[in-house]
Amino acid sequence: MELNLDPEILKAFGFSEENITITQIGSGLINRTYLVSEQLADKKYILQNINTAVFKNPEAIANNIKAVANYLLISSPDYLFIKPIQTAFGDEMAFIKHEYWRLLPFIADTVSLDVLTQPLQAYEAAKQFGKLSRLLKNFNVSKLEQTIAGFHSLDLRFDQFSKALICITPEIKALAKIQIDSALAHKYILDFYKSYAHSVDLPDRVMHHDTKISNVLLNADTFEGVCVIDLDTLMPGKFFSDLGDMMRTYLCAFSENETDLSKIKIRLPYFEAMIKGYLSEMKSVLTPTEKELILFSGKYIIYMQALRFLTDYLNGNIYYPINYESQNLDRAKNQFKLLQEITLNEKELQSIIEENLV
Ligand code: ADP
Ligand code: GN1
Ligand code: MG
Repeated sequence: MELNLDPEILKAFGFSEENITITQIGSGLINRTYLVSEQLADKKYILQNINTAVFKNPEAIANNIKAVANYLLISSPDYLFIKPIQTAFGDEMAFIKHEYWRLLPFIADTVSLDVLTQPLQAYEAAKQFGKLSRLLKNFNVSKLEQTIAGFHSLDLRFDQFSKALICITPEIKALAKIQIDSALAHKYILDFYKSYAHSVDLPDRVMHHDTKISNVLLNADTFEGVCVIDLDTLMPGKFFSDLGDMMRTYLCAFSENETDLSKIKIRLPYFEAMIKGYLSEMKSVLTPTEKELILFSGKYIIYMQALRFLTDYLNGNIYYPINYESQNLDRAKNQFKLLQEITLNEKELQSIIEENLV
């Protein structure tokens, strides 16, 4: 569907209204993304409205991306890193009527998938995220800001869940009883993490923090990895953020929105391909403790996502957009089922990891 945006936004990026068409694209839950096509020049761009309810300090995002882009330009000049195109005034973003906008180069002949249909795609996607981590292994992480405080802190997410529990009505409590019990029963994942949290062998790294499969572009014909996108949460973190979110979104043939839980199953060939792709870049970089925690990274992130969806449902759906009232509860059910599948297949998954670490 074609759209009209405020002409001031278009002017800020040097577009003339008559020559462009705008359509909304993407399945992301946070920002609004538009494809801008310039008919005369046959050029395309990605225009994004940054969600400032989620990202309270968009300047931090722009600063982080700029710092990493400058570093990669020197250290890995051939690497395709998507950084914003400056506005007509030389800024990283346009601030118009209290909203932040940024323009990105459109990467043609690529696809962004919501679920994977071939193990090769898992290999290529995981390799792309692993490559970003490897190229940034010597980057000074203290130069980057937290774009969302405590974003992947399981401690914070559990705390937010516990606070939501105190405020809910008995009706909501009854509706979410099974998932609330599940959230409490899995707290051992947080406790286990705490026993490692301060290990020097678990260093801060530059993490993408949102490696879900729609955030990597693959060649539309061959599925070869092209580049990673959605860099809003590129910031310091622990290694399991990226690998964990890959497990969350690559292993099952159905997305987090699937409500038929019998479909939520782990696909071992996809796991193997994902591990191979990631380790092809990161095997020589990971510390012994990180290697030990590879499978745990999946449990950590899937549990955290289940908590985040459940907490949002309990809070009245204030963070994740929904298409129907109980969608966040359904998403939490989906994620708890996925977590259960990881646990059920733990032995096979761990032996695949070990085979690929030698
Ligand atoms: P969100 O934060 O809403 O997930 P993304 O940055 O992931 O936003 O962008 C949403 C979608 O827009 C992507 O899944 C992809 O389909 C498309 N997209 C984003 N950036 C590009 C790009 N540089 N080139 C081509 N498509 C892109
Ligand atoms: C959000 O922006 P998007 O849709 O790629 C969320 C992630 C969640 C994901 C769940 C900033 O990602 O953390 O894992 O939804 N991003 C933010 O689908 O909260
Ligand atoms: Mg996205």
